[in-house]
Amino acid sequence: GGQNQVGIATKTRVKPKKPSQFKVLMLNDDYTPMEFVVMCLKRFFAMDLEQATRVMLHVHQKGVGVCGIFPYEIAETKVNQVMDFARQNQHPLQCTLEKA
Ligand code: TYC
Repeated sequence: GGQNQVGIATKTRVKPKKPSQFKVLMLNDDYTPMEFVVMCLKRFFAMDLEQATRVMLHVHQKGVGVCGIFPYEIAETKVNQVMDFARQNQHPLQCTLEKA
């Protein structure tokens, strides 16, 4: 705690909180082309072809996979970018957030 020059108590955080991190998850579906998922991973998550292919195949086989871990605002932006791009191309691809 603390007190300023006019005697008003002010709050000082003793144990600063780290900004919480969020996983961006890609979900499998039966219709989105594999190449489109790879394109999304390269475009929005800065993966090279090899990484993007590995993540896409993991999602295809397991049903869900992690694209990356980011602070909330960045994670939210990436989810929106993927969902907008999928919608524009009429693919049902789904992407979501989960607290890390
Ligand atoms: N299962 C899709 C297919 O067989 C490919 C796919 C992979 C779709 C990953 C979505 O997040 C996904 N065409």
